[in-house]
Amino acid sequence: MLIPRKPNGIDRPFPSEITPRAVFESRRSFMRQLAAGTVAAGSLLEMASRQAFAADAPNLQKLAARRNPSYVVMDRVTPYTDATTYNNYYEFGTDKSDPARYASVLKTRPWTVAVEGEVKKPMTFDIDTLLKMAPLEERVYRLRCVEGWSMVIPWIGYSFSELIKKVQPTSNAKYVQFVSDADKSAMPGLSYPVLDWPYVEGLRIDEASHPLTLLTVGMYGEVLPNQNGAPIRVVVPWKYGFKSAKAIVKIRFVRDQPATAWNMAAPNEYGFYSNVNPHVDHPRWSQATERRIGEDGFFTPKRPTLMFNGYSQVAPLYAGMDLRKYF
Ligand SMILES: Nc1nc2c(c(=O)[nH]1)N[C@H]1C(S)=C(S)[C@@H](COP(=O)(O)O)O[C@H]1N2
Ligand SMILES: [Mo]
Repeated sequence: MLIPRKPNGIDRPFPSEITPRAVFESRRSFMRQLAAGTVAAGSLLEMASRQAFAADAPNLQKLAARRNPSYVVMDRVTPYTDATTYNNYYEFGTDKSDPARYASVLKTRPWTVAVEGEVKKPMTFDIDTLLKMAPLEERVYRLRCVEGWSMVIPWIGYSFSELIKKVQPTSNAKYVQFVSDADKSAMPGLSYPVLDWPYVEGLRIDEASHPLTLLTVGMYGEVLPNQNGAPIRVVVPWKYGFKSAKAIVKIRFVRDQPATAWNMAAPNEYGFYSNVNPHVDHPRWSQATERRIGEDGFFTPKRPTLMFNGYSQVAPLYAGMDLRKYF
């Protein structure tokens, strides 16, 4: 976001930096072929050079979820490798490839999420309780980063409103703040004052209550990879990606609009609302178009960015509001 591009203009990981999950998955069948003597010499060499990566590749727990067709966009799903190697997660570094490289050391068990503030039933939830609190749904959402790129990801979770029901907000609860983990022993990015740590984000209570707001525990049929916010994050698909905080440890229901990390870092660039809006440019770039990660070649035309990222059903939340002022 505030970080300049690499001097050579390349801000995507080089192919050699990518951990190939497909390779990991095909390893067993490869071994079988090897035993059967049906593997070509060339691929043997290639395989050897990838062994180091295979060791790092996660073997993630499968997560059963029923696809909810009301929340499935028709766009082509972003390849898993792109969604897990091109990430923003500044706790692990500012380079897009840093989270995939470093986030595996974060311990996601045991894990608790404390819910406090203006609620009748403050509670600390164990992550495994949260996984079972409501039926898990698969939802395919667009995610639009404020930097001008987007992905399409099959998330797994349930509406955040399910958690709201459990803790029963008081009438004073007007906003919700999400607090991400800040673990110095696992997160090298915390040593740099890019943001005020821990990473904090927030929503108005009616935004948090909207069924689209997803308490997210998985993607692509498995638990979340660490670089995508394991073990639990929110996904708010009509807002720029930075509103969707990763690795949440605390949720506060509050009276006043809470502090949010990017707004504190650059208030003129990142507003509290941060709804995806092609008509309101970032001070340093246009928001009218986006490139879809995984589809972008040098000559691929950019896609038009849609109002509310295409989620027009949230428009009534902002009736009568000047979205230039409340950007
Ligand atoms: N804790 C935390 N959450 C975060 C971020 C971060 O740096 N730290 N980056 C945000 C940004 S800018 C984006 S675009 C999305 C990226 O989510 P993804 O890596 O799963 O695609 O995560 C958001 N959540
Ligand atoms: Mo982002």
